[in-house]
Amino acid sequence: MLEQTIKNERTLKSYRAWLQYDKIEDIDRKLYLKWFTAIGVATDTKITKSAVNEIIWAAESMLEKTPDINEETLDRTSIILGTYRHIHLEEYGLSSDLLEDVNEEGYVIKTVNNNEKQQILLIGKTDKGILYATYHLLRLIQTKASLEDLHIKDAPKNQFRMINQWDNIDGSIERGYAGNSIFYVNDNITDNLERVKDYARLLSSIGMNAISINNVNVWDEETNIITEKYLPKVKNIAEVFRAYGITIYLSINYASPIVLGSLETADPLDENVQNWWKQKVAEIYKYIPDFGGFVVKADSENRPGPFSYGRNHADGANVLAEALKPFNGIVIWRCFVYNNLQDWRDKETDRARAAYDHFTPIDGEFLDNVILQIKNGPMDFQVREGISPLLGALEKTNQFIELQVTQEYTGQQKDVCYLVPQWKEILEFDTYAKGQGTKIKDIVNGSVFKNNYSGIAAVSNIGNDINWTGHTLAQANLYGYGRLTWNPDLTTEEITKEWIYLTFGQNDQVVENITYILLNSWKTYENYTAPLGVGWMVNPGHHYGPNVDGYEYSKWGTYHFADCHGIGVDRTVETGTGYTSQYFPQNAETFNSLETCPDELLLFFHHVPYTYVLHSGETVIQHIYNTHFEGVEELKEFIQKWNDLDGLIDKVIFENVKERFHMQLENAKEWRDQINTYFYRKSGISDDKNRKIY
Ligand code: GCV
Repeated sequence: MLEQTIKNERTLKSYRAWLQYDKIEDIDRKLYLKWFTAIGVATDTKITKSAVNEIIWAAESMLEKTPDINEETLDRTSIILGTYRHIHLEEYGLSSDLLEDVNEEGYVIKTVNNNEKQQILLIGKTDKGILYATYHLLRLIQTKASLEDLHIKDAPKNQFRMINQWDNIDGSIERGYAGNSIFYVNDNITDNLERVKDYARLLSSIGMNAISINNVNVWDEETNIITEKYLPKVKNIAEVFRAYGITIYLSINYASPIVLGSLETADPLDENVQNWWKQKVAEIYKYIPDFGGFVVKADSENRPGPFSYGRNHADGANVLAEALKPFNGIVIWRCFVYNNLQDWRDKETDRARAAYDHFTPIDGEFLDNVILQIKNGPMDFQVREGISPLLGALEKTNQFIELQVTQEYTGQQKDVCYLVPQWKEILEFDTYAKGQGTKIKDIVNGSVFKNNYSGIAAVSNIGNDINWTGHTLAQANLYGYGRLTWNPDLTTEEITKEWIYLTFGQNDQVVENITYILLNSWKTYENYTAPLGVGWMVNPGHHYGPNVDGYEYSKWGTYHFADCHGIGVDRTVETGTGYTSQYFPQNAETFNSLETCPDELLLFFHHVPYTYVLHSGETVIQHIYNTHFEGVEELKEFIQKWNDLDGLIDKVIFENVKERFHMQLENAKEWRDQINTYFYRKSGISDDKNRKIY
């Protein structure tokens, strides 16, 4: 029954996402068919099997051909898969040091002419490389590239490429906008491993190699995930991901020694607590010998942590790291630590300062199998905020950047908001940590501080909706996240085009219209929601829709500090919270000064009168009016462009996005009207174009 259901799902274009494997017709078919006569397999591992299965799957779907599977033989095979140790490289005229300069997950794809016969070699440094090479080859075919003369060498630029699920055991997903969890049903871990497998395929096709499968907020029942109640099923999930080169991690409750172990304390310096964790970790590794380690949210938003015992976060993380070390496990310790009850009027306690203030003093105190995971911004995944100054400030500690693919503050997958342009900006940001040119992408790939461990993590946007992401265009965010994490030097345009080709094919109008929508969508979302970096004007709790005074993390006041004279958060050194001083001097000066602060972040860093004139020449209040009117008009243009695709793309996808656009338009109008009215009433200044403000 289960298999039957998944078979049906697998025929749907919205489910297949970027692994469409559309039928190849006519002349193109001939060009590709010859490569699928027989596949030679030189390396025999589970991961290689996944690669072979993917090729068979793709060949059957694209060419209606099932290739024979052989061992590597020169004359009978046309695609050969293996690691460089197993393939007889010399026989193809290749040198044995071919993969010398790529890392463990790298690969070479090479077309060789062997007398009469042409062959494509997929050579991995390890079997993971074989799998990545396979997906690369299938991507080339789907984007109609020629295979006649391939010389490709590639390897991921980031060591860890991770996805964090915020899924709960009851099947709900915190900040999930695409149905329920694919991991948990009926208050237990699912037995539907086919859907999990398809997720693993999607993830590994974009190069992911790590996943944490439960929410970082580990409450009551979730705490048991590291007990024998759930571990046998976690083991099953781990097996599925292992075959796709993905290691699994679990989020833990810091109070586990008390909750599960009946100890009186979870104090990291208590010997009983230390022993308890050691035993617990050993138990987990019995089930999952390649278990990755723990993800930890501690001392934040009411979660327990080392502060309760007067210990710092290094003490807190190290007790876990000690326990994991013998098994090569790691601790991913989140830096999203702030006092959610703080008095927002008190300038000294600017929430944006929190991560830096907590973690820079203890740089160097963490064991070398601890990684600090730092959100891209100092607040919380707003549509626009400054870059976290903690990124670059830790010289002696491993670090990940954390992005949010799920669109908590960026439209919740009802509104289209393509985030690759935002992530690109973040990764290209120059921190000046080691002088000019110390970009975030080089800090998180570990090269600046020569870290043991490094990489990128992000909160997933998928659920059990048929199309995975609720809004089908939100699939582009997951795809883009993976591709960018593999190689942050790819351009937004390259990634976008690739995704469209893979998902929709190459019809000119389809490509043009969807490119336009995606590339402009972040800006448009920003236009009708959050002006000039102010943020947080959303409904409390669920965070969708406008609520100018909705900042729920302070009972003392609004986030934006708007009154009848002006608006914005003063984070300057002279008159504000001093947050700007957390940046390296060049950036500190740029953001601290009104002269040089970029317009789009003005209200994130400064409190100014409504009549303040931006670099663009507009006043702040006029900018607010203009962008909110423009945002709605831009959206109407997107809708027109989408409607023009009727008949050119899959009907189900077309209708899904059309329906979402309808919701988005309502949302955008509501934002426009609420924001404009609020600030009109507050400032008493009319729109200079006399448009109707409700
Ligand atoms: C998982 C924000 C979100 C929470 C989330 C938290 C975090 O506060 O609203 O849902 O909790 O970030 O990143 O831990």
